[in-house]
Amino acid sequence: MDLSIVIPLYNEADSLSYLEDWIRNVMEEHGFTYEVIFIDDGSKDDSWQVINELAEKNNNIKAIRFRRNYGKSAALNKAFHLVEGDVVITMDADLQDNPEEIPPLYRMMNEEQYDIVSGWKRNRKDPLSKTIPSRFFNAVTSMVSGISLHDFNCGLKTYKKDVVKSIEVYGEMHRYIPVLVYKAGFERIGEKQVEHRPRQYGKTKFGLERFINGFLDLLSIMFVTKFGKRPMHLFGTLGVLSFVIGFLILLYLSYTRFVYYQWDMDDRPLFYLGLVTLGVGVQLFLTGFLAEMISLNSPNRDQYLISAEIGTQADQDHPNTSSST
Ligand SMILES: Nc1nc2c(ncn2[C@@H]2O[C@H](COP(=O)(O)OP(=O)(O)O)[C@@H](O)[C@H]2O)c(=O)[nH]1
Ligand SMILES: [Mg+2]
Repeated sequence: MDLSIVIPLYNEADSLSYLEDWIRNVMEEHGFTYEVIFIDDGSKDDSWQVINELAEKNNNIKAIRFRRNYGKSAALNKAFHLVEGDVVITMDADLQDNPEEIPPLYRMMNEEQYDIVSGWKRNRKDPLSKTIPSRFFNAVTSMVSGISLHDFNCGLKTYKKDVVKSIEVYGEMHRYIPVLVYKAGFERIGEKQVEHRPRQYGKTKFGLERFINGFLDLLSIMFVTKFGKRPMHLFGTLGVLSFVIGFLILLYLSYTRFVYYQWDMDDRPLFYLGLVTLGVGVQLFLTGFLAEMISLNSPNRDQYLISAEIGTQADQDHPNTSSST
């Protein structure tokens, strides 16, 4: 199968049939074999009925309905487990992404061997209340992650199948998928300017609250990908550093106190600093131990992404995945 088109949605009943019609026309015109996977995230409107009607007429459609709303990341994650197409495209359901972009993105993926091509809504058709925070968000993400993309959060993205099968998206992490992908070891990341259209029906679901959670998720990603398998390296280093500083301060104070009788406890603020850094040092060290024990028992401990194998069971099961990738 050439293409899996993944469409996460929440309350988009009015847009769906128009969107499906448009996608089907583009697919037929270019002769792609494809599937469309709708993930209805507990919509409260008629979205699920509409999807049912569409699926009756087009058997390239697959769909999942969550019992309640779990968020866009959960929806994408579920869909990524299901996809069968060689190239996976995600797009928004609200008609802000243009299905005509799919064939050129597909071509770009294949010709230039990208792991992921991310859309860039250069000329964004949204109110200033969205575009200004978004600029800030992109600048920070780019700085923290070291990946130079203009638009991390564009719904329209294209992936190799391997790539989506290698990542777990949760929380509000859909904004950082390029970061997750990069940290998983897929480094061919491309960007393509795409058309962005004004929202016609329904209203936006992304406000400030989800935005703040999003920033916390960026910190988690940076921490987990770097130290998730070896937390002691972070906590232990900081803890020892803090402990040693505190210890030296107190040593110095004890020396001046007991050898020269220079001061009273009360008028040396440094004394308190020494106590605090010593205490914090011990705490950090203990946190490191706890984290290490948790990570030891975690099922992910031995999970390493493998891009090729020779002479193993997996190699014999799928001989053609082993050599080239
Ligand atoms: N699965 C799922 N999709 C969502 C959720 N919130 C928004 N979406 C979908 O994500 C896409 C982009 O959302 P939208 O509200 O248009 O965000 P905006 O374009 O940044 O204003 C649309 O297809 C929405 O239906 C959610 O909680 N779960
Ligand atoms: Mg939108």
